This record gives sequence, C-alpha cells and structure tokens, in this order.
Amino acid sequence: MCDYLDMIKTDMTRNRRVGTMLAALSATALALAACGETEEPVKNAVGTADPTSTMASDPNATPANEIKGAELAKGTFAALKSAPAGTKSVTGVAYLAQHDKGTTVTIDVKGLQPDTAYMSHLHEQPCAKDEGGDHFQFDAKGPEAPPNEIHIAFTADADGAATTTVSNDNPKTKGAKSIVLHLEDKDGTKFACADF
Ligand SMILES: [Cu+2]
Repeated sequence: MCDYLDMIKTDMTRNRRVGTMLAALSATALALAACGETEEPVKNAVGTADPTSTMASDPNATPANEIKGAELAKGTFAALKSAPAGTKSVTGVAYLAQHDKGTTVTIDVKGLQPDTAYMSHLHEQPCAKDEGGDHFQFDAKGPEAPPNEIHIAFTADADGAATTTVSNDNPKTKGAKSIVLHLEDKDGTKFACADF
C-alpha cells in the first residue's frame, strides 16, 4: 500500500494535468497520513531516479527484452519532424513485454543532452498519427496517471545515454501503439517516437 503511494507520489511530480494532480494530491495526502508520513509538498524528482517507484528508472529491473516467456514488441526511436533543435540526434530502441506478471517497458536511448531528465509514455496512436496521440490507458475512463498509464521517467548520463525499465501489473497493453519521448519543459514537448 505505502509503496504504491510512493509510486503515485513520484508520478504526481511529473503530471502536468493540474486538475488530476490536485485531486490525486488530496487523496494521497489522506492515505499518506495513514501510512505514518506527514503531509509535505511533493518534491520535484527531476534528475533523480526514485528507487521506491516502479514508474521511475529502476537500474536493477530485468529489461523487457530479457523476460523469459514474454510476448515482446520492439520499436526504434526516431526524432519527430517537430523535434526542436538539439533533440534531433536521438536514436535507440524500446521494448514492450507482456508477461504473466504484467507489462514491462525498457527504453535504451542515445543522443540526448548529458545529465538531463526526460519523460516518456506509452501512447495510443502510431508515431505517424498525431505524433502518437494521447497516452495509452488501460481503462479509458480511468485516471490520467499511473498505474492507469505507463510513464517512464529517466535521466541521461554524462554521455547523453539512458537505459530505463518500468513495470506495471497489468499485461493488457495491446492498445499501445508507440512510445513517445518528451522534454521536461513546461509543455512536455514531444521530440522522438518509436512504433511497436
Ligand atoms: Cu507522452
């Protein structure tokens, strides 16, 4: 329960949909009180991986492409046509594995800005359609946040590379068509995409 709350709390720092965030904040604050934590402003986790969160970088997780018995999809990242200057050299791959414990996504990206934080999500459209469209959701009427969506926060290393794995308990990601990389700017600018 409390680990799950940590996950939600971490994600809220990245959620730009203020209405959702405020609703989630009040609900989480109540629940956190029950976990013995005091209510504090959510700190911005940009630039750090939260090891308590399954939705942030987990350097020890088994990569999606190494999970035995999984149904595996692979995508190759390319810069979007709209990618701003300085982001167009991105390359890399994404793996989406559906397995008996849920879904695991791994991204392995190069050509990023050194020591810089980024966000990515599973999206519901292919890259060629509205740059991946909206976020993929397990439940289309559910919250616009994990665990109903898969968000992957990551930070590039000093060489501009990042490898990140996240997991979700739900294996039903058939509707996910792409993974989109976003800048951590105020608009969450999309700059790269990989189709599955
Ligand atoms: Cu996205």
